[in-house]
Amino acid sequence: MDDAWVRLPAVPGRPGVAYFAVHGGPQTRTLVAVSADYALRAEMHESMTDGAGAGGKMVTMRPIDTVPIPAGQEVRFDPGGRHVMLFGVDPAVKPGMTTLLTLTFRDGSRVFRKAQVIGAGDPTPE
Ligand SMILES: [Cu+2]
Repeated sequence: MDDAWVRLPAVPGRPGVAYFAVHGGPQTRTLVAVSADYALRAEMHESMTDGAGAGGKMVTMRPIDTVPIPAGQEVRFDPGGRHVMLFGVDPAVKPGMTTLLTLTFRDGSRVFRKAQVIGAGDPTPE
């Protein structure tokens, strides 16, 4: 699955989450931001599983500022891994719509990716 997609929150007002893959070009690039014009704010995050505590494993996430995209390689933002949290999603954005994500690299270049919008309970697109 090459396309980008956005999962809307189950509860309005909660963040949506965006996923996509980035293909490295001839040179290593650094992704510094991902944004969507229908979200007030977007943050790149990384999920991680904390060691086994008393209550078992806990999945936590932390913001990441930059993501290196090595030359010729694919870097994925996938459920359970890296993702982009979209805060303040426009309520007019509904499942089935196609939206745009803007990927900004350190050199100032930008890439626009079409992202399919799905509902909170919808299956992950393949
Ligand atoms: Cu997150």
